Amino acid sequence: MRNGISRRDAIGGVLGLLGLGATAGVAGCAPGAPEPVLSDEDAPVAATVRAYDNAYDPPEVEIAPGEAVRWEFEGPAEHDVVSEDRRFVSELMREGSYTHLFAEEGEFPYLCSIHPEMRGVVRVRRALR
Ligand SMILES: [Cu+2]
Repeated sequence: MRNGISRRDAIGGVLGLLGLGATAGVAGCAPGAPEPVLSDEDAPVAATVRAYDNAYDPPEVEIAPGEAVRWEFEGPAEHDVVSEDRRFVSELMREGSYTHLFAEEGEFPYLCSIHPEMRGVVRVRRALR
């Protein structure tokens, strides 16, 4: 009898753990799920990139520090913009736009979280004058 009870408890414990895992997944707590970064709506846009099915056009843009890139989303599928260092992360969108202001020089690769073949890069460089 004692053995029977402890076996049932053990099974209950395993099911409980599975249940917790499923709940965390639904709540979006899965590791690696990108946390959106607010769009810089009023920033001076120096380059616009179309995000459509399934590419960024153009895939590479170059701007100066203090300028912004605006991504314009065109359906029918949802896309987002997720930088490798997570400094800019949009929501998944079918239409609308997302803008990010780049304060510093650097090279910022990004991709679409559901279409890993969609890739782009933002190069931020001070103009040589
Ligand atoms: Cu996509």
